Amino acid sequence: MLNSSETPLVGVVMGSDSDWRVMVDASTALTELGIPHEVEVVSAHRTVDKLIRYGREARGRGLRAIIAGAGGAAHLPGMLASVTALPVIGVPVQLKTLDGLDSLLSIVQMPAGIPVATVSINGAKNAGLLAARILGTADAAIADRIEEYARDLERQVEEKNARLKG
Ligand code: RP5
Repeated sequence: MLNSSETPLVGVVMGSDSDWRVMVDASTALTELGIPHEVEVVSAHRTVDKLIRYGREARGRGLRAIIAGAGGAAHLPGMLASVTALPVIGVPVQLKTLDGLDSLLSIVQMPAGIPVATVSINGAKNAGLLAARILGTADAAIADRIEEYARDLERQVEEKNARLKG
């Protein structure tokens, strides 16, 4: 659901359009759970004013969580967390060098006082699901859909197990 007409509840942002190949998984997870969200490229280094504006206005626009993905010197999630009171989920995007460890460490090692919930390298799907869980604490319909999602996963594992055993 890209920039749908419904008021977005989650912002999915990324440092570059090149991060979309990873960040699409967050968007897909949110769409599957029926959560309206917006997608935006916001660079911590190339569009600094936009980054600050986005973070400062996010809560007032009705967003309840931000998922921020970036690679390399991945300062976007941390900088957003500095300018918003919303929960920020960071997605370390793997680039061609250093196996994504640079991205992970840039995002996860936040100073005390400014938290970022960091998922695994390229873990955009879990970022989407975590944002949904955050929303689910105040929205029973979303929480119900998350429980149904978990039951689906369980069923899939058991079906594969049954096939394995013939
Ligand atoms: C980061 O630099 C972006 O998040 C991206 O992962 C990386 C490379 O960006 P491009 O050079 O592909 O635009 O800020």
